[in-house]
Amino acid sequence: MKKTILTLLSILLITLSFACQSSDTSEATTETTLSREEILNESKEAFDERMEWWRDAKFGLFIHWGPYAVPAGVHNGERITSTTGEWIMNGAQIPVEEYEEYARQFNPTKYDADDWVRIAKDAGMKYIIITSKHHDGFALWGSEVGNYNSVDFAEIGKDLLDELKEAADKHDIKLGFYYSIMDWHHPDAQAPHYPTYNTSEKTNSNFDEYVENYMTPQVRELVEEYEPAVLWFDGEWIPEWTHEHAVDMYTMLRQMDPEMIINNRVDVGRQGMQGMNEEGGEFVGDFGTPEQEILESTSDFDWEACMTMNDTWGYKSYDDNWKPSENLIFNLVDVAAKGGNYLLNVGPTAEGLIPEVSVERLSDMGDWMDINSEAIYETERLQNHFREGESIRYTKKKAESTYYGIIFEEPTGTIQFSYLQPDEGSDVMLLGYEDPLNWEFNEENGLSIQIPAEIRNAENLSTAWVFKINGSEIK
Ligand code: JFZ
Repeated sequence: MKKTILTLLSILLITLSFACQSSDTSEATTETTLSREEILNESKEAFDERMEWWRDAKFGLFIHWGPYAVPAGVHNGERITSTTGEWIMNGAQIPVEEYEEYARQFNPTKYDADDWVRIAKDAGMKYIIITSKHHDGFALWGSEVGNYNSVDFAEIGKDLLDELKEAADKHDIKLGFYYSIMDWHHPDAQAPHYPTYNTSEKTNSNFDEYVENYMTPQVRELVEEYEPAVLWFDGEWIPEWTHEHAVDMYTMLRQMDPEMIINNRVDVGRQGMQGMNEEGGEFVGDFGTPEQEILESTSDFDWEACMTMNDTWGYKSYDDNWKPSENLIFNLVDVAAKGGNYLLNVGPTAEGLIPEVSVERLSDMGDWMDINSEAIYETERLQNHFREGESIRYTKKKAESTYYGIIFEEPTGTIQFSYLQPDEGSDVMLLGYEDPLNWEFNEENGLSIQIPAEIRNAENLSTAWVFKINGSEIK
């Protein structure tokens, strides 16, 4: 009897250990798929966890690149000033076959993905979003769906996302893809709307076929081949695209990759350039997308302001209206203080180079970040005040009692932060300057910091000075 029990026990043990082993391996190979209901009813905790890296990152590079870099804003010798560079096909009313010539000629032999990633890293950026396909319908990878892509159609004949993915992984920076729902090249989408591809007056009755047989398989390819951290949809305003399409797309993506972050332009709730969703509606999408503007204030819905350095997204040979680096640094700080992310754009040339003027600005931002990035990464907005007047912004280290007061005027004499109280006997520091500063606090004026004359020689004398305070928020 004893023997039987022992035998039974050992069989049980062996079976158990096998069961454990096989569940271990299955965990590594097959991911549990979320149901549509689970996805649409995600808890706040699960959402916060999924959004964590993105919220902490604060600063990303947007890349608009495609065949539009070939004309670079000039068609048949004429400057097309009515639209941004990547809109030239619509702006100059170029027929599909004629635009295809630009796609054929696209031959970015100087493209060096490693270099691009290094430029982004040096600027202090934590993620990159590149146009895998813009409104012109041209795909930057070797898509199996159709042949209108960089491998099968263009002179360059290679997959341009492959290299970027490799470089991004190597340098530990996240990669995400912009994908345009609107497609001016596809016969089942907006191509037949020529001469005005972007119109609310016409609909293509074959549009669902485009969604099913072209767009969806392309997006699936992107996820399967490159595991993007973010999908950034656009062109959702066409009348053919519906909330039902959006829910299908969003849930499909989260089923393929539960960690995926998807912008609000996947759905139809975005309100114009301000980019946040309509009040009261139920929309899918994880963050709002203010475009060429920064929210006036804070928001409970996550958001990312995307902006250009000049006045175009896709490269234009004659757009010289560059914002100064000081302005870009101000924007980054202003966005962070209001709890958002800053997605700053470059438009590489047809040769594959990021314009030198853009590189210089990114490098200036990197110099500033080298000293001051702790006031940006992993910060959150304060409870009550994100700013004081025009020239002060505040941020706070996530889950810590460390506060940053950032000022945009050269500090001299005494600096006042009305909303912060340092802990008794704590040091108040100016980032980039070694010695603690003398300070004083009283209920009426808040914190006063004495600025020594020698800080003029500190290495951080640039555009925005960051004071670091351990303490609490008052008022
Ligand atoms: C869109 C794109 O059309 C543009 O090319 C670029 O990619 C940008 C980031 O996103 O821009 C828009 C989107 C919406 C409007 C205008 C431009 N709008 O609603 O007026």
